[in-house]
Amino acid sequence: MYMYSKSLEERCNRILRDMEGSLTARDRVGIQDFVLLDAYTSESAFLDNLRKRFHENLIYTYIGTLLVSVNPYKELGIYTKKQMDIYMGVNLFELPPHIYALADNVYRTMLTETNNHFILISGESGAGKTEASKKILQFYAVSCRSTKLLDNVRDRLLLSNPVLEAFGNAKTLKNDNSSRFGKYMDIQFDHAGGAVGGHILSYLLEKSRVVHQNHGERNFHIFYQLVEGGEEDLLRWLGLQRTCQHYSYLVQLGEGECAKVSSINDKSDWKTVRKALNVIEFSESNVESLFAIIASVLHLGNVTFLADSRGYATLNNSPEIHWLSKLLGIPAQVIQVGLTHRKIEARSEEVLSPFTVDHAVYARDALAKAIYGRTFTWLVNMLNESLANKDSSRKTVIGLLDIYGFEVFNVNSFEQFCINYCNERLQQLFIQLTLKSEQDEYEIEGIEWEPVPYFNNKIICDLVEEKFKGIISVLDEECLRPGEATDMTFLEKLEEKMAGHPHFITHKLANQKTRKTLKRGDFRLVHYAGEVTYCVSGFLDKNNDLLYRSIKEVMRQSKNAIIQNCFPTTEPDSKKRPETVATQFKSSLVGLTEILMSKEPWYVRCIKPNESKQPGCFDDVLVRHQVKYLGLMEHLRVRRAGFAYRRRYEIFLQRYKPLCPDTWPNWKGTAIEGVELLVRHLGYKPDEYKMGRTKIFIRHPRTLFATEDAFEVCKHELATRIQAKYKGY
Ligand code: AD9
Ligand code: MG
Repeated sequence: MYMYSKSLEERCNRILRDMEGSLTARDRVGIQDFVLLDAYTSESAFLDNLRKRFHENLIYTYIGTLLVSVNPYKELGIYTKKQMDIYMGVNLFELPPHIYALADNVYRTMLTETNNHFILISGESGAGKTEASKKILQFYAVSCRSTKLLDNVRDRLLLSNPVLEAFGNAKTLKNDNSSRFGKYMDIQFDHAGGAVGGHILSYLLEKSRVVHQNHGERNFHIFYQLVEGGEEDLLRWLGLQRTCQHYSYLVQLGEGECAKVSSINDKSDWKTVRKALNVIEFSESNVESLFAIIASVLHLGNVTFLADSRGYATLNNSPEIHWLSKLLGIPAQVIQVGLTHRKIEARSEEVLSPFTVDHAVYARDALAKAIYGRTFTWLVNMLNESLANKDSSRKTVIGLLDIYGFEVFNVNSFEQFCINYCNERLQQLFIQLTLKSEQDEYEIEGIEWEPVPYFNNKIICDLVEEKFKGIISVLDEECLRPGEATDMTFLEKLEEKMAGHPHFITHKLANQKTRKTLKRGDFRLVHYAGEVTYCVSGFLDKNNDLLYRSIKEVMRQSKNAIIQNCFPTTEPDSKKRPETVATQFKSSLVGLTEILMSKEPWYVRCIKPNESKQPGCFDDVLVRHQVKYLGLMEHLRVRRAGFAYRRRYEIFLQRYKPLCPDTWPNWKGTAIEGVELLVRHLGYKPDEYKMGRTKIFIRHPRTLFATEDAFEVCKHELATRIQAKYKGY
């Protein structure tokens, strides 16, 4: 335990030193907390401060307890063990801002208040969310109480990351290591602060990437890691060649031609993943089954079809079927039939209906996506088993939310629609928890307050998700009309229902000027973070995500243990339509919101300084745009005008009553009267605090810290007195 390990004197000296240095340093390095920015809180002043600090390699700045982080796109040497030690047990504002300071404060608050917390990390694609979440996890791994048993949990928590990233991250045009799934991870702590377990929830993996990548993008890292880094014996056993170019799912004609990425070392990443799987205690047979599946997907991608004389698909007698049969443990003949036919019911009889070539290609790709997607779910379940806390004693958690960031490409499809909707929801949560609830609370508590206006993106969330009316509902309705509905009828329905909505526009609905920027098959949403034009092509298909029953039956014959698990014989067959992808996603986000709302929030807002992933380059226009849509100015205004801390009278009094002779040891009056006496005794100035209906509001954190320090001294004195009294007994 390191709580309050730094002596009071040491801390005071440091603050004094900082204050002396700060006058000269201030011009150069800017202000470390925007709340303290003297100038009128203009966007320009905000930007100047951020830029100044960025060029001094100071990527972190606070707005009160919210941490703003600007991606440096270079190693800064600020994540060492020494840095971790410096930040342990120190109040947030005593040292320069750091992700460790935030992590440490969350941890200590959790321990003192014995409640659950979460850290919401947000920002657009490439802004640094995943890196931030890794730094936080690493900090806990080093700073928490350590025992042999706990170290084992710690290693598993840390190593779950490279495994999940290998299977769930990929190079996109925005980010070489882009998260293609959403991740929420609970780190569980025992009452003494040791990390005793973890649990991961994953959200909507972008499965379509398995079979198709846009120009300049890659498939999931694991494929390249295996092909580049896999041992000779392993590749031979899997029937793989050591050239990515050989696999059409990795290098599509004229498209994802970027197997090699300078920032990625697939070979060494492969070693890390292999090691991680060992530590997480995947059995050798599970590891074998897992790689057999990855190889199968590659083989499947190389299966091609020819049309017979009647135009039906036949297999272009490829060796791939042999390997698929071997690796999945399914007779070759069964695979062959499964890939070229489907079963249909005709007069209560099941008959085989042959596919056309296009149909067969479609079914093959659907199978590859299903295998990969289900294996990913299996992997998360296995990690959770390995991270599970076996001890049922009381624990508190810190949740880390790292989700795919807002993204806009030249062509945006269903995947971007889901990802951007998810970001829209998180922005809504942020607004509710900070801007809205903060201001509501002042009203409820009767604190005089000049409201700060802000843009509430609820209108966009509703546009997407509202029951019966939203885009997802319209999409689902169209998915219920197979054979009749198409992507274009979906668009027409949207045009009918959404006409006039300020955040929705299409070619038909647009004015003459805007119309030029839209194609007939597009719809445009004005998101909180900017306009995105979506191409409707593929929306119905991707939302349905159907897999033929007959191909599922083929997979059920597999001898591969993971496939058996992913395609269980008990799976309910699709007499009843399964929920669509968008609806499932929507429900999972509602669930996530509920989980988060039950915990205390902390925020890291990540900013991307430029589009070209360059160190030292601060693009004013780009950053200004993010500062705007992330709501940072509004947050600052609320913070500046408001109160950094608030405590219920009972809790405040209970903790600090030893500091005042009138309230110690027993206070007989009401809590509010006790607090009045207490703060007067402590010398709080009238403008530093306000008394609400049920809580005391304190303007600056330093006031609370001073009180906290006085409390520490008092505690120490009390302990000494008690010791002296009982000496000799
Ligand atoms: V996405 O929404 O998953 O596409 P993220 O997660 O926001 O995105 P990520 O954390 O992956 O972005 O950061 C992108 C890249 O920026 C990393 O691969 C690093 O090369 C770089 N980066 C980000 N943060 C830091 C940092 N604190 N220090 C150094 C960083 N480099
Ligand atoms: Mg990420």
